[in-house]
Order: sequence, then structure tokens, then C-alpha cells
Amino acid sequence: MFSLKSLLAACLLASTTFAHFTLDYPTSRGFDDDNEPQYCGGFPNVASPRQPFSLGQGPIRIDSHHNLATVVAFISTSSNPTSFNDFNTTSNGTSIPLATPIFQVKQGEYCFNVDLGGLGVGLSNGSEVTLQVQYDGGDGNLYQCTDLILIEGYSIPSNETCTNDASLSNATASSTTSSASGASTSAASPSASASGSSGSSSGAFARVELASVGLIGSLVGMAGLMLL
Ligand SMILES: [Cu+2]
Repeated sequence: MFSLKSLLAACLLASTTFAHFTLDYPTSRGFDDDNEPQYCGGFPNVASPRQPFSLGQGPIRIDSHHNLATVVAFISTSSNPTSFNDFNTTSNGTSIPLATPIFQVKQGEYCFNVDLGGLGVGLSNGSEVTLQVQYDGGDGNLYQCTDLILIEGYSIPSNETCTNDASLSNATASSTTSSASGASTSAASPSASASGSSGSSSGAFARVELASVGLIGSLVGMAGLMLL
């Protein structure tokens, strides 16, 4: 019986820690859900080669696996950052502003735009930066990093263009699964879909919560039967 309880506890624990969030664009250094609470999600080394990214406005895309989470992104201007301190100030001591407001997302895919050249920390064409996303979905701060080289006039892949910016409003998830249809539909009145889908989004939110309560209920029920 003890082992069954342990198994049940392990299942519940595993289900709450599975894939807290992923950084999908630009590509993350790496994802390991057990180490995601650590600096850069447990991937302390700069990835090579760095990915080209826009010096001006450019999109970041994440997939949120919690019902509600608080998100913020910040950068290091060091070519080899080694700790959170390297995301606070530049090498000459200038403090680095946050790359985004602090904002909330629900569950699903979200994008937001950053303008790294506009942060006022002397970035220019060819500058090397590391962007770190901090995400708290209720089980502590989690981190993901991506290593970039900033290009003036860089053309972002069209399927990554972010028109429903989660950092500016109560944006709805673009999708809960990866989908190639985003590219073709992104030109079709984003403002209409942003306001019109809020009702259905909260419906989906409620369904997800009900589903997880049902799962836990059935697990507890199964354990109860086995203990009899
Ligand atoms: Cu989590």
C-alpha cells in the first residue's frame, strides 16, 4: 500500500512539473523541465552559433503549460553571461531595463514583441545578446535562454510575426498546439479575433481546469479502491 501511495504521489508530482513552459522562438538553448527553475533553465553555456534576430522590433514565442502565469523577458549584453548579475548591468555598469513589461498569460501559445535596439544600452548591428524569459505559473520562477546576434533590418520569418502581442493586452492564446495555419491566417483581421475570442478562451480555460480536477479525482478514486 505504501508503494501505491508513493506511485500516486509521484504521478501527481510528475503531472504538475511536466513542461512548465517552453521558449519556441527564437530557439531555446535547451529544455529540461526538472532544471527549468535554474539560471537559463539549467543550460548555463552560450549556444553556438548565435541566432540572427531583429535589432528593431522582433517576436518571441512561448508555450505556456500552466493555467495562469506571469512572464517577463530581460537581456544580457555580455557575449558570455554566467549569472543573473550579467542581466542586470552592462560591462560598463549601465543598468539594463527589462525587455518587456511584466504580463500574464493563460495556457497555450503566446507571442510578444521586443525592441532590443530601443532599450538604450548601446546595441547596434552585430551586437551579441542573450535573452532570458522568466515565467512563474505558480510553482516558482522558471527560466529559458536564447543566444542572439542582432541584425539591423533582419526579416523575421513570416510565420513568426507577432500581431497578438501578449505583453500589451490580455491576448488570447494563438493555439494550444503547433500549427502551420498561423502564417496564412495572420493577415486576417487580428483585432477582430483578439476581441471576439475572449469568451471562448475562458471557456477553454474552464474546461482545462475541470479536466485536471477529473484526472486527480479518478487517480484518488483508483487509489481508494486499491486500498480497500
Ligand atoms: Cu510548472
